[in-house]
Amino acid sequence: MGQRQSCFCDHGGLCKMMDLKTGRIIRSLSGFYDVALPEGVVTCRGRGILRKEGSSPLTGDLVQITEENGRGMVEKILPRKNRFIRPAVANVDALVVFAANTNPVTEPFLIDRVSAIAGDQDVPVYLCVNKCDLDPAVDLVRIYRNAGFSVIRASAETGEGVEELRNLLRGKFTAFTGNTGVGKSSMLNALCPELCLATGAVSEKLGRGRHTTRHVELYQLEADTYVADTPGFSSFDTEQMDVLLKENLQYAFPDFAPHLGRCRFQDCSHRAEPDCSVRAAVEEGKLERTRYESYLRLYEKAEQVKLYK
Ligand SMILES: Nc1nc2c(ncn2[C@@H]2O[C@H](COP(=O)(O)OP(=O)(O)OP(=O)(O)O)[C@@H](O)[C@H]2O)c(=O)[nH]1
Ligand SMILES: [Mg+2]
Ligand SMILES: [Zn+2]
Repeated sequence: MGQRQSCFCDHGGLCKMMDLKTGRIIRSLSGFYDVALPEGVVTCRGRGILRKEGSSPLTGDLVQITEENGRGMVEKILPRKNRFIRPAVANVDALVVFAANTNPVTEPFLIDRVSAIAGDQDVPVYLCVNKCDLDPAVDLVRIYRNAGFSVIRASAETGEGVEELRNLLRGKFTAFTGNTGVGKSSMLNALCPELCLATGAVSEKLGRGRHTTRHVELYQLEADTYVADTPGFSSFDTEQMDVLLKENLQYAFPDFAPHLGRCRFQDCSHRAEPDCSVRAAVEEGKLERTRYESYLRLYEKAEQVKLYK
């Protein structure tokens, strides 16, 4: 639906800005944005001004566009409720982090880093432990269930967990993320076989995926259910992720919450201070050690950023 707006330019009432349409970016590729409108999808370019304002359009963005001779232009990005650098998406209701314990092995640190970034923006995170037909990943499942995550044990190959995941996704806009080769696109194919998304074999020698998915794209599974497939992470990519402020980090780990506010020092960083209740919880087995170790690594990264500023 075109939205009539008053125009303050001097184009004599012919300004194309007067006919703005609002839609969502479902794909962004090489400077082109596919925007879904009620009447169909329009491929758009982005106005240079957007980049000058420091905000390139992202998949998931709600945008206002103008259209002329079938060619679209993104004029404005509407305010975002959240935004991620990796994966490059905006306005999600939740992230599904994919993990596996074989071919490739997912490092808990990757899960913790992505979920801390999401937690910092109050975006819920679900963990989908895939390839359970090859390895049941008992440690990953235990660690994250203990840490309070919703964990789905799944296999895109056998169909295990697919219906459970479908129920979790229903009515939301979710982005799949995780290391390359872990089975994000395969799971989308299992959820919706008509998609026929490309999937790639994991190198036997390196035990790594091959970056089969190269861009972020949003797919509609049901009337109100959208999922973004995104390119997987390699071990280097994590360096490009958002960095949290060290003061906020403790709150981005929801499993720390019952232990906060009880340390001897009010501004305890939970690293080496005496009488730290977070460290005590780790020693007593009430907090998963790998989660705490990830906190320490992220704290160190957060400190480095401060130094460069
Ligand atoms: N045995 C088994 N293999 C799987 C499963 N899920 C995916 N695979 C295989 O793992 C390989 C990688 O799967 P993809 O779906 O391409 O992985 P991806 O996470 O989308 O990878 P990127 O697009 O590179 O991020 C393919 O050969 C799939 O057939 C599973 O549950 N079990
Ligand atoms: Mg993929
Ligand atoms: Zn403490």
